Amino acid sequence: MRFASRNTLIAGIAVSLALASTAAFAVDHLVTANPNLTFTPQFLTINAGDTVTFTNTGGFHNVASDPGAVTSFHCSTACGASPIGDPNGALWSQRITFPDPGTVGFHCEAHGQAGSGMFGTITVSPTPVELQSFDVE
Ligand SMILES: [Cu+2]
Repeated sequence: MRFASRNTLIAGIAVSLALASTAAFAVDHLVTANPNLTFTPQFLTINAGDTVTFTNTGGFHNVASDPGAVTSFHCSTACGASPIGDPNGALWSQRITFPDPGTVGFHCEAHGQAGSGMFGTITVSPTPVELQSFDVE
């Protein structure tokens, strides 16, 4: 009886740590759309589950994923299919989640296209395994 309740407690702690490992390490990254028709940073590497906040600091811009990107988006003052998310001169900001590992090219539809002009690339790495759960029998 005494050992059974102790083991139950340990198992409960392990489950709590495993749940914390998926949520606690997600990071928000900032990418600005700039008046000089660039994105900063242009290239970045993040972990799956992280978010990127795209912010327009001036100019008539949007941010759209390239064809074939593992995560798709089309955003400015809102995200959605055109005309929603079309280039806009407001100082908009949108946070996008990237759940899947892979490559996500993006561009401004007013000033670039996939791989040229006002464009960038996000490399999404698999989420690092920080902690693992285990069974206590
Ligand atoms: Cu632009």
